[in-house]
Amino acid sequence: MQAAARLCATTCPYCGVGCGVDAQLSTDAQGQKYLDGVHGTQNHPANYGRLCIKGSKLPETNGLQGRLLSPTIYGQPTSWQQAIDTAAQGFTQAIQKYGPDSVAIYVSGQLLTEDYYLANKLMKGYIGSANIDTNSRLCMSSAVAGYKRAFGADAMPCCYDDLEQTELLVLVGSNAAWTHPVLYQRMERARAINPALKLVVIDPRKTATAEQADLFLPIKAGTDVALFNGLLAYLAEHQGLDQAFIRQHTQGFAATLDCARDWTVAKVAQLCELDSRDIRLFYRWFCNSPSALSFFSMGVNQSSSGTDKVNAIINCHLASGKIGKPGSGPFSVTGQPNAMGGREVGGLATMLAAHLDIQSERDRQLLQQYWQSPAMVKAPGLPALQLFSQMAKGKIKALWIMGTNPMVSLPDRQLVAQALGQCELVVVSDAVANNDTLAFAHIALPACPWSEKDGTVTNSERRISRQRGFLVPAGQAKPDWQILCEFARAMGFSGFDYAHPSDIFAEYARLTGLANQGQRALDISGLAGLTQRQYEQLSPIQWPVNSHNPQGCKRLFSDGHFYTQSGRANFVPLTYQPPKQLTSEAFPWVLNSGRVRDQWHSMTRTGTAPELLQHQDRPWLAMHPEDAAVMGLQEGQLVKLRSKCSGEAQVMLQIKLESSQRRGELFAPMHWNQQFCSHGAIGALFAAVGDPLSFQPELKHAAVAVLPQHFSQYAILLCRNTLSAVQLNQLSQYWLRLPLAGGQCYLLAGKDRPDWQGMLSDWLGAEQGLGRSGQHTGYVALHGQALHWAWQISELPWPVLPSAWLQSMLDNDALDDTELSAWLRAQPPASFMQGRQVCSCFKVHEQAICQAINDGHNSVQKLGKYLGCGTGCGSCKPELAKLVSSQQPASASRLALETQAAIIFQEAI
Ligand SMILES: Nc1nc2c(c(=O)[nH]1)N[C@H]1C(S)=C(S)[C@@H](COP(=O)(O)OP(=O)(O)OC[C@H]3O[C@@H](n4cnc5c(=O)[nH]c(N)nc54)[C@H](O)[C@@H]3O)O[C@H]1N2
Ligand SMILES: Nc1nc2c(c(=O)[nH]1)N[C@H]1C(S)=C(S)[C@@H](COP(=O)(O)OP(=O)(O)OC[C@H]3O[C@@H](n4cnc5c(=O)[nH]c(N)nc54)[C@H](O)[C@@H]3O)O[C@H]1N2
Ligand code: SF4
Ligand SMILES: [Mo]
Repeated sequence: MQAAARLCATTCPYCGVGCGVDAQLSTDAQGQKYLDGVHGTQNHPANYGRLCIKGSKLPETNGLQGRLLSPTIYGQPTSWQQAIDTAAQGFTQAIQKYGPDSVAIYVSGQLLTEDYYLANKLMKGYIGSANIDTNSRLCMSSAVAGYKRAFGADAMPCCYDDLEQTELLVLVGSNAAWTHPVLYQRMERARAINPALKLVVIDPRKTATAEQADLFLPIKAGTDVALFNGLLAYLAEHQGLDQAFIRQHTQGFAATLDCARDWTVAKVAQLCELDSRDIRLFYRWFCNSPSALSFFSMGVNQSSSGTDKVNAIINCHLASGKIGKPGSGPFSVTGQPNAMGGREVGGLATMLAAHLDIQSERDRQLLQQYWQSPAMVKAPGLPALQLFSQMAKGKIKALWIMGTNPMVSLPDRQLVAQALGQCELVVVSDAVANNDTLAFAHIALPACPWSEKDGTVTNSERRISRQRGFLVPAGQAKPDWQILCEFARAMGFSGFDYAHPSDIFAEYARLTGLANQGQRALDISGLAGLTQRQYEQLSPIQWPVNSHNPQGCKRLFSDGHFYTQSGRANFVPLTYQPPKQLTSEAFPWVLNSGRVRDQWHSMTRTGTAPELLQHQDRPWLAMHPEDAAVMGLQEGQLVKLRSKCSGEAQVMLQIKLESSQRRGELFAPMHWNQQFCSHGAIGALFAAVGDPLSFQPELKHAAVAVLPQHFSQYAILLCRNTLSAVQLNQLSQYWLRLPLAGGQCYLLAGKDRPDWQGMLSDWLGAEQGLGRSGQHTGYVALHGQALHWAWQISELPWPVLPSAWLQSMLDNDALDDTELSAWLRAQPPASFMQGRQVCSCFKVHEQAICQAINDGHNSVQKLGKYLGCGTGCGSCKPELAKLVSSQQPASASRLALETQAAIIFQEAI
């Protein structure tokens, strides 16, 4: 019997929107609490009750499946004491022999502020090295560097309310409809309320976000600095400058305008490969609009000129005085749930906690005194790319990776593998038992995920919220802050005796007010005196929180005061620089990369929920249809990708024809990796080059070669067991895993016909089976009348598979002849041929939507009323609009492919 549900208010562990989540708990028959459901917290100012699909599927991804439940040394379970002592000994020995800079910690914007603060305290104040960097280097470091250069502080001026208060929303390098869905829905509502609000989207791809724009600028990848330099020149020539603001609150304007003046609309159009009329319209809107908000993300930051792109945007806001006012400002939206918190506590190798300056002796002394610490850093440490390249050279002897999966997320996967492979001690603390990085761990430490730990996170608008644990730690897992304290104590350090995360928070909050008479933007000293009980009950609040702003502060710079020495904001003169990974004859294609709607990073969480694979079930390479025609490539065909740095590593992806791509530019999702696909990890193609100021890698612009790949056989294998990578590599030369509830589906490709039947029978057993041979060879092994495993082979790449069909084959324990012969004939029953699932909330498929449109439900609203689609989290609304607006639905290509596949299957019978 289930006990009555209980609620716990916490924060979503995914993106930087920072939505409040009410976790609904129940108790099972064994008395164990579990997460039964989630709702958006009604009064949380980040989401007012809304959640996107990733948030609303949190119960499906929160199980024990795949969890790391015990510490291990060389893969063998061991005690915490043994694991911590061994790790601490390894670090201590390396430091004694080679000095403090021979060890490093690589952390994550997915840690809580308290964890993050302690990792920094340990490294920078006790070990005495600044070799601690974070995956936020790959994400936010250009925004940090740009803000510091312009404002003298890493201070994001805007707030979410600005989305409703602006007249012009400019989305630069952001696919918010998929990546910050709750904010995007808020933008959509703001547009509905205020039809005068204009939405401009600047992106090389016509994304789901761009579909809805009033103006879409399909910019040539990497050229944003030129576009914004052009805007500055236009503002100067069209009375768009706020002279009073420039005079009173800024410096460096004349030199900056000199650098930008040459950028006429014609010159911008030529370099950015945009239509002059579109550019002029954008400039005119920005110039004439009383307010403007530039909402930017990875298309800006992940560039070898990322910091310049950020400052090019900021320059225009300063010049027009569109900053520090409602509805105006350069709004860097953060990716990870606590990217902002990490920036506050000094997560990067180039900064100190609480916005103290690592380059300032006074600040270093201040911090050392505060910490009473033995060994304060003297200089910045190695940023992520340099850290791993030094490691590959044998310079880093011991490394601790916490809450990130660098084998998947860093560029130059080969270099990362080499670095980890030869580092003498690799410690990884993670919530899961297997990922591409854990494969290199000598010591693995089980960390509690979001539902089992307590602390705070800061979202994109500087809002600090509590993340509240509601389940007891599974197995032997511990929260990261506790693991850090135990490790520090084992290294012999005092100063790590905290009883509760609220103690850590109080120490950090006090530090932000230390010797801070308004010189540092980050000041939450107003929260330093919270009791544990008040901390438990802390309501979401935006920093600064101090005596001037006891209730927090929505918007920064309203008084025109900045954090530079002079108190004035800096204009930064900018010269356009081309990307560093340039195309050549050998590598003629630009490869862009990013996110899909329903997956999160390396898929350790979202990849376990079959429901989240329904929207996009496999990795792909998006290519313009005309480019594909020139190459003779078809939809679904496998191609191999190479780049200058990829070496022997091979990436293979299926072609996806997308007219939303620019000619010559490709796009691939960043998510897939060795846990899901033999050749899906695209990090192998990106070189470890980055921005000279922020050191952020250029993850949106690789130069690659595309080579068609032919296999003689393509198989689909459905089974209850999970096969090991060794088995899969024996079976095939390419494999892809599609997780299902209670089983797996594998897509396999091979060149010479291996004895699949024999190998599978050996591994999986086959007491009883049905076979079929011919052009479509197939086999089903049964346990009673239930499917044990089954496969089918064809000479064509796999079609889009209706996962409901695959799932029903696994779920049905009394398969009848019709169902078995459908599998053997490789012909999904018509009832399953519904096209792709577009709306994940209400499980509405493409076919039903197209049918409804034909029947007259020809608007997103009407479709919502009729089918429910789009009325949940709303993330699919851009796709619904696209289906409505195209007579011949644009994504019908995939639908057509499915139908076509069915015809091919039928013909083969
Ligand atoms: N579903 C989902 N949501 C997520 C995440 C996730 O993994 N999955 N991760 C979170 C994290 S950590 C982050 S950082 C955010 C990222 O959020 P976004 O930045 O919105 O996502 P991306 O897909 O990485 O890239 C955004 C866009 O930049 C464009 N772009 C590429 N090059 C250029 C260029 O030169 N100029 C311009 N103007 N645009 C360019 C790409 O085409 C892409 O559409 O998402 C967060 N939200
Ligand atoms: N090609 C390409 N590469 C990219 C990007 C891109 O756009 N293109 N984007 C970059 C960006 S913006 C980002 S943010 C990175 C993200 O890349 P990563 O941070 O490397 O990816 P995740 O899959 O989020 O890894 C988080 C790990 O932490 C574990 N974990 C979860 N919760 C906890 C916890 O509470 N404690 C601990 N100790 N572990 C936990 C998860 O199981 C997982 O293994 O990828 C970057 N890489
Ligand atoms: S937008 Fe979605 S992923 Fe981001 S915090 Fe909200 S619910 Fe979580
Ligand atoms: Mo990110």
